[in-house]
Amino acid sequence: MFDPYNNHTCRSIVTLVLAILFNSWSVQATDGHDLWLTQQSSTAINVVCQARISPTLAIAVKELTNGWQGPKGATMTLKISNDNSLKKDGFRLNPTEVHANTELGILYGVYELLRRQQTKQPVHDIVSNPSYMYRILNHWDNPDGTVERGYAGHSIFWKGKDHLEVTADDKRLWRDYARANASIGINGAVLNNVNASPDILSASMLNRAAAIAKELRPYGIQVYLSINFSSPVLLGHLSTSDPLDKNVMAWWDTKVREIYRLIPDFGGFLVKANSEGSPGPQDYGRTHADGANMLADILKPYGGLVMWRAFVYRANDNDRAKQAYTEFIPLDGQFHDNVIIQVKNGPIDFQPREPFSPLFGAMKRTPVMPELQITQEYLGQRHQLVFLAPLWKECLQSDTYQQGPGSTVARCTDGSLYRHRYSAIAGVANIGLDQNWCGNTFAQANWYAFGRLAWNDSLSSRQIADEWLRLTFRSATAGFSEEGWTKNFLSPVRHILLQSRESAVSYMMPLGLHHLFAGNHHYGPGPWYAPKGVRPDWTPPYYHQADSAGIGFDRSSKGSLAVAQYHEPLQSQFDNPDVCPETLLLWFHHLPWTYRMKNGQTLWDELCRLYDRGVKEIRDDQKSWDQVQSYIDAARFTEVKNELWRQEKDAQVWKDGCILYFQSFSRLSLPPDVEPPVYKLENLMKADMLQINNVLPFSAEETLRKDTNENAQTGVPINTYQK
Ligand code: GCW
Repeated sequence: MFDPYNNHTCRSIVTLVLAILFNSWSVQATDGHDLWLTQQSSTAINVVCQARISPTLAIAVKELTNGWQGPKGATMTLKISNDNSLKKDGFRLNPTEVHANTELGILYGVYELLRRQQTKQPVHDIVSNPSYMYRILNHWDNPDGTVERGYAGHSIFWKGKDHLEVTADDKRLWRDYARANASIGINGAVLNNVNASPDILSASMLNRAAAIAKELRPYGIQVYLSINFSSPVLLGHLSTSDPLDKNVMAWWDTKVREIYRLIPDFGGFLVKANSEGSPGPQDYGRTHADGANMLADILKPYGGLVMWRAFVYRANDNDRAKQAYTEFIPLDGQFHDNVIIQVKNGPIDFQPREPFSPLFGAMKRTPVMPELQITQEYLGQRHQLVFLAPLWKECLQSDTYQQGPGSTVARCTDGSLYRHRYSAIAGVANIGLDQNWCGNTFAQANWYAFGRLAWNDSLSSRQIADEWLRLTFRSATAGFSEEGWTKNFLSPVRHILLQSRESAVSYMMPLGLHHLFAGNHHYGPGPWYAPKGVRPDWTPPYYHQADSAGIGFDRSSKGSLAVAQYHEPLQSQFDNPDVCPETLLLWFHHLPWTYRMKNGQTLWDELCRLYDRGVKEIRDDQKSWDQVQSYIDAARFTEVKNELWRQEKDAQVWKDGCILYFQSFSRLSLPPDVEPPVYKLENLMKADMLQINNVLPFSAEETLRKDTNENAQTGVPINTYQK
C-alpha cells in the first residue's frame, strides 16, 4: 500500500524546530483571528467628532484612536456633510478630515485611512464611493450548525434548534465578524443557506437572527434570510404555497411583519426556487416573476429586497449552460423594482474557469447582481492555496458588448450602464468557527478580496494582494527593513497568490474543461465518474464529452447553440475555434485530439503540457515559500507549507487521473517533456481524494489544529492510494 500523503521525514522536523527558534526572535506569532486587522501599535491622536455620538461613530472614534499611525498628536475631524459627489456609503478623506453623508460613510472612511497608513499609501484628497450599493455575504449555514460547502468549521450563527440562547461569546464573535466586514465595506449578510430550512422563519430562530442583527447593526451590516418557498405549507401548515393564493400572501404578510418587528432594518429575502429540487412558484404553474413579485410587494413598505437566484437547470436538458438564460430572459421587465436577480459568475457553477454568464447585460430591465463564491468548493476547498481575485476580475472585466464595447459585467451590474434603483453583489462566504475563520490563512485573502472588489470593482488583483499581504503579515515583522521585507517576502508571496488560480486551472481543468469532479464532494478528479442512476448533468462525461474523435462540449452553432446567447462579436468569436480564446476552447467546442493550437502543438500535447505545468508551478511555489520562512511565524509558515505539500500531491493526482483517462480515448503518447504519471488510472478511479488520511508531514505544535468540519457531507478520513 502506498500512501503519498504520509511521508514523514525527520529532516522536516529538524527544519521546523530550527525555524521556530529562529522565528521566535523576530516574528510575532498570531492565531489568525485578527485577519487583516493586525496592526499592533498606534500613536496619539485627537479626534474631533460631533457631540452626539452614535454606536457607529463611537466605533469610528475608537478605531481611529487605536489604529492611528500618522503624526503624533495630530487632530482628525470626523464630519457628517451634505456632499452631492458622495453616494450613500461614500466618503471624502484628507490628512485632517473624514467627511461623509452618513455615519457609516465616516466609519468606512476611517477604515480606509487606517488601511492607507498601514499599507504606505498616500492620504491626500480622496473621494471614494462604493461600486455596488449592496455588498453582501451569503452564508450557506444550516440551522443545525453545519455549513454547506463550508471548510472552516461549523456555523458562527447557528448551533441547532436546542441551542438558541445567545451567549456573551456569540456576541463577541459576531462583533468581530461585523468589524472585519465593515473594515472592507461589506454591508449585508444572509444568515442561512439558500437550501433553506423552513425553520429559519420560526419565532425562536427569528429571535436569534434579531440578536445577530443587533450586534451587526453598529457596523452597518444588514441581515437577510434565505427562505424556503414552501414555508407556508411546511411551517404555516397551509394547503398550498401558491404565490397567487390569498391565504399564502396573508401568511407571508404576517411573517414579514413579525420579522420587521424584531429587526426593523431587515434587508430582505434571498430565494433559491425551482432549482436542484427546491420548491418554487413553478410547482403551482406560476413563473419566477410571480413568486418574486409576491414577496417583493410584501417587503416593499419596509424597504426590503428580494434577491431571486437564477441558478436553475433541469435534468436531461441538452445543455445545462443555457438554461438560466432561457428561463429568465423572457421574464425581463416583469419583475417589480425591489427584485434583483442573483446570477452566478459563470453559466454552470463556480468552476475554476467559465465564460461569464450570458445573463449579464442581457437582462436590461431588471437589476442583476453577480454571485461569486468565496468558499473554494471547486478550487481545493481548505486544502489548496488559490487566490480568487483574478477569477472574479476576469468575470467583472469581461465585455458583454450589450451596450456597445466597454459593457463589462461590472458596468452592467454596478449601476453605471443600467440605471436601476439598486445594485448589488454577493459572495458565498468561507467563514466558520475555526480560530482563523477560513480554515487556512490564505483563504482569508479571498474574503478580503471580495469585500474590496465589491467596494471598488476596478481594483486590480495585484493591488488587493499587496494590501492583504501587508495588512496580514507586515506588523508581525516590524524588525525587518521595508526593503528586505518587500523584496524577500511581499514579492515572492504576491507571485504565488497571483499565479495560483491559473495553476489550479492548469492542473484541474485547462482549456475550458469543466466539472470533472468525482462525486458530490467537488474535490478530487473524476472525469470517469458516471454511476448508474445519477443525472447525466451531475457527471463529468456530460461536460467533457471525450471520445475517440476528440474532447469538449460543442456549444457552437453546430452543437447546443449556447454561443447564440452571447452578443456579437462574442457570438462569432466563441463559435469559431480559430478565434475562440483558447482558455475556453473546450467549453465551446468538441475538437479532434490532433487539432492544431495557435502555438502549433496538437490539442492533446497542449492539454498534457498544461496539466504538467500546473503541477510544476505548485512545486515552484513550494520552493518560494521555503525561502520566506524567516519572515513569518512558525505556525503560519508550517500551515502553508503543509498546504502546498498537499496541493502538489493533489495536483499530481489531478494531472495523472485526467491525462490517463483522456489517453484511453486519444490513444496518443505523452509529449516527451511531460513528466510521466506516477499513479495508475485503475487505482485513482478507486480512490477518493478527499478521503485521504489528513496526516501532514510537517508539524509545529501550533499548527496541530482540529479539522472541525472537514467536510460536512463526506468527512470520514481514510487512507487509500496506490501507485
Ligand atoms: O454548486 C452547487 C453546490 C450546492 C449549492 C448549489 C447552489 C447551496 O454544490 O451545494 O447549494 O450550487 O448554489 O444552490
